[in-house]
Amino acid sequence: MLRSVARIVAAGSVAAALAACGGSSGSTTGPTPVFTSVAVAPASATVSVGATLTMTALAKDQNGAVISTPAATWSSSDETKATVDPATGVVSGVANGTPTITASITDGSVTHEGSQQVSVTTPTATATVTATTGQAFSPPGVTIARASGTGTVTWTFQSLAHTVTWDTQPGGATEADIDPTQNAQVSRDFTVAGHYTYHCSIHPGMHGTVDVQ
Ligand SMILES: [Cu+2]
Repeated sequence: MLRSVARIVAAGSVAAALAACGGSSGSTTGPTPVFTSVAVAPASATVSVGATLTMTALAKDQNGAVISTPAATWSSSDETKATVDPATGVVSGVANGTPTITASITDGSVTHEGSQQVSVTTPTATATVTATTGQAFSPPGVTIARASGTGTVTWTFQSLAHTVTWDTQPGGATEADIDPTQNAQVSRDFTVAGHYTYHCSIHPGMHGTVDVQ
């Protein structure tokens, strides 16, 4: 109940909120939400050189509740390592490094920033994915760079059977599905660059991607 009241109040202007705070004596209502911080996600993200990662920013009030504000403006601490689209938060890996990506939100006369460090890494010719007993592909996305024209992804299947069933492959690619497998490792070699998506045909929530450079 309190939360729903707070959300309605949050629609008011910052000026109104500040005025409410100023006249605190004798007030019997709960604290008015005030834009206090910006939370940026994901934390500890990794993006490959030549690949992208979408970051998000949430404005929060003094209690940590999400409030509505104008959109964030994004910036990178080192554009030789990663750039970021100022409007969308889409980060592009440029070179190995750990730049900090910052979101700045201005609501009225109040500005707050939040940031996260991003690791930019150069993809190698091989990657491994674990198909877990927890019904996930970990990591869900891998990027490989073809060395001598080929890159390899190896899936490690734990004790629960999964498949790797391709949804989309770039033009010219003909990767074969991996039929139900458990307690084994199976590899696929990739010679065609592009974005591949797959799922497990047994467990509806299991999805993964392979990007081949
Ligand atoms: Cu599965």
